[in-house]
Amino acid sequence: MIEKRPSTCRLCSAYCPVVVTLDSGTVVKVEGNHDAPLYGGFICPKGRALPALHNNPDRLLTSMKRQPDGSYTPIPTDVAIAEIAEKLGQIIAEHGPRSVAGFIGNPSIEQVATTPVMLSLLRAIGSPMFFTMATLDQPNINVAEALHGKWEGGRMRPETLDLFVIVGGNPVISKQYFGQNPGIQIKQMMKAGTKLLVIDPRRSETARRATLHLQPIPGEDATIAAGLVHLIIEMGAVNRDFVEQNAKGLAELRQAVAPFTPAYVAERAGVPEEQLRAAAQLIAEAERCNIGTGTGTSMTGRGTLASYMFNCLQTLRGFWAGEGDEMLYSPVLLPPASPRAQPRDPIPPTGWGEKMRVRGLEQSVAGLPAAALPDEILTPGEGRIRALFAHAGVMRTMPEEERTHKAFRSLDLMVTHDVTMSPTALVSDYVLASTIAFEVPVISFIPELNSVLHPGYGYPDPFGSLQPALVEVPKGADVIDSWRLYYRIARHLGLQLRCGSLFATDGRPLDMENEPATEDIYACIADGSAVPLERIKQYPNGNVFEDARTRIGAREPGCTAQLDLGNAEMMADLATMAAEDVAMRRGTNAEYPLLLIPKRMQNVTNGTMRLEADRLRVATNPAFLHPDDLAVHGLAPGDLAELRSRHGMIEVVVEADADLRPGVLAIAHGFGRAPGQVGDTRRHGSNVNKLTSLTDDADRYSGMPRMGAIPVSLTKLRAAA
Ligand SMILES: Nc1nc2c(c(=O)[nH]1)N[C@H]1C(S)=C(S)[C@@H](COP(=O)(O)OP(=O)(O)OC[C@H]3O[C@@H](n4cnc5c(=O)[nH]c(N)nc54)[C@H](O)[C@@H]3O)O[C@H]1N2
Ligand SMILES: Nc1nc2c(c(=O)[nH]1)N[C@H]1C(S)=C(S)[C@@H](COP(=O)(O)OP(=O)(O)OC[C@H]3O[C@@H](n4cnc5c(=O)[nH]c(N)nc54)[C@H](O)[C@@H]3O)O[C@H]1N2
Ligand code: SF4
Ligand SMILES: [Mo]
Repeated sequence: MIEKRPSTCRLCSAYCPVVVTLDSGTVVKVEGNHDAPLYGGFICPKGRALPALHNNPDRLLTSMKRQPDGSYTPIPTDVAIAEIAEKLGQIIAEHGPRSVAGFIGNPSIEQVATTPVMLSLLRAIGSPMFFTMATLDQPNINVAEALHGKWEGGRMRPETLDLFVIVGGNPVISKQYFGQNPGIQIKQMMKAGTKLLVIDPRRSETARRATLHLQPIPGEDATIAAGLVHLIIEMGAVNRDFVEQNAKGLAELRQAVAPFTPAYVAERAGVPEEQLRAAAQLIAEAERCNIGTGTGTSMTGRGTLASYMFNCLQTLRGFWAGEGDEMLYSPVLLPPASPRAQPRDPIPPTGWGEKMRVRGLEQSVAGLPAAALPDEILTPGEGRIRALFAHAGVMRTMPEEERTHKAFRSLDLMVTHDVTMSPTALVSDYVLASTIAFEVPVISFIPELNSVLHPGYGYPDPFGSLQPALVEVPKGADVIDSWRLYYRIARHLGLQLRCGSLFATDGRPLDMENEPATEDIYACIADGSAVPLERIKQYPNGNVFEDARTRIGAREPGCTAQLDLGNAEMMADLATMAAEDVAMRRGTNAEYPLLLIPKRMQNVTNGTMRLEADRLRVATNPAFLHPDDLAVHGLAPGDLAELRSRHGMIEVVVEADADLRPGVLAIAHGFGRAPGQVGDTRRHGSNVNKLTSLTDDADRYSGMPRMGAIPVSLTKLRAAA
């Protein structure tokens, strides 16, 4: 029997509405959903390939237990959970709750109930050791907001803008800043007169559409931001009224950016001075604008300073949503909000919880520093982490693969969930086979939650949806929605779990007698939501709830809060930057002539969608270079080469990309096999995190190391077959 049912793709945070064709319960086709609002029927090739993911012959259908010789044998899921719970009980009894840690990464986009239930278990145990990928992604955004202060009204809505500035991001591919059909969103915005300024060393898919594209040397975003601030002040383009009412520190800022003259910045960042001035002119002329930074900025060093300076630029121009404006991300599943057109004072960026035993790191506004995790495991002594629950592709996505691997293998207990025997599964003691895509009910929570954490996510109109699971798990499969692991462990250990809105500590108690349904966990997440779940459920394609549109209120008469333009640490960083030896800082030389930068590819999301022989045909992560650079290295597209950094070496397939700035090598992460596994570069790609270090140039607040603008060398190995 053929039927078509609405659902949502969860392979990335864009959460595109889809229509799934089922043939007697098997997923045979996935298309965009034209009956769903906001997205205009958009779907990307990964969404269309979901049937292949569902029907993947390599799918993990039973849980696995690692044997002493490193091999894996199937184990019934309930037996695995009982064994894990017993081991965990022993570890806690012997070493205390801090020896147990959880780690949440991107798979939580698909398994939305995992985070609240894992967190609830850690709280019930008494462990503060909850890590997420956020501190290896864009923690600079949260830290910069803490240092600068937050504008309660948030950012201006895209359709009202004269100018959108994208720095170190590529929304056309990543969907960050334009989550619903980015191509159309950007096209419509520009048709209505909005200009687009893109700053990227690559003429990216987004840069191609830009009114103006600056193509700088990687790692200079903070320099460019300082230069733009310098110019805006010099041009007399500061919004005096806004700054007088809402900000302090202008004098300090003016002084700190004095060295960042257009000539200095242009020379240092490798952009023509006229282009830098033209960019400042666009910003000075705009009445309404939004400046968004992406992973290019966060990974390539000085991300915090760059984001802080771009926030200062927004404040200098008064680019924040004003009284009467509609809020950019009105709550639907989150509790109602009543933001006002006023600032909130800066808050301390760190000091929010557990201190690490390594490198003086501690919980920041972006969470516990994930880059400290391997050393927290490896460093002996009281409180050492001995058990780790990971819902992420950490073996490929954490910096410094070798050290990360050593740490994971020295745990007493490592548990992960997976849908294949991925590299992360292959270093774990237990691998819990989990449900996938349309086997899991879906709620529009992730984009909304992300809107609280990052300005590039969320539904610009108050959209909500809740859709049931569409298919049964395959016959004979022993797989679970991954949150059940944590629930069942709690039951084994006699612990009461609680779950609530935004993962509240005082959420409501879960029924520990009768195991809840996944929808019950979603209901907890939606506790106190702006739009009741009962209403949301009534719309199979999702709905925009007009009555949930929230307007920004007037400033409170007694408001004395001020945004800070002159944070002392940021001003000191500007001074350091102005005084440093640029070549030393950059680290390129005759031995390491190229700068490696991160990029996202259309047909994969980090480490997901790696199917043998699937029609997306992404097997490897090529190293892209400008054709002139290929020629200099005696390389032709398709050749194999050795790519070396000061921290490690990988084999790569090289490809030409004339859109890259010469001297830059762009490569995606999330590839390669598990340590020790034999790999074929052309079939499996290589792990870029063999080239990174957990401690290289780490951010003092989040501990995030440099994961881009890495000096590398390239040597030819073999010509293309
Ligand atoms: N060098 C370098 N490192 C990076 C980055 C970079 O740019 N450069 N980017 C960083 C960033 S921003 C991020 S967010 C992280 C991402 O890193 P992670 O958060 O680790 O995310 P993924 O690689 O997407 O995780 C995918 C893995 O999850 C497994 N998986 C487990 N459970 C499920 C499930 O229920 N469903 C599905 N479909 N898969 C499951 C899949 O097998 C796959 O191996 O990487 C970070 N690391
Ligand atoms: N198709 C697809 N979509 C994804 C993902 C994916 O893997 N695939 N991953 C998801 C995740 S986890 C995240 S965090 C988001 C990230 O979303 P984005 O931050 O938009 O990520 P990218 O698309 O890699 O864009 C980063 C851009 O920064 C540029 N860049 C590199 N170095 C520098 C630099 O020093 N300065 C400047 N100005 N630019 C630089 C790169 O050339 C690239 O075009 O995307 C999400 N969406
Ligand atoms: S993978 Fe593609 S179809 Fe799926 S949510 Fe992301 S952009 Fe949408
Ligand atoms: Mo990310």
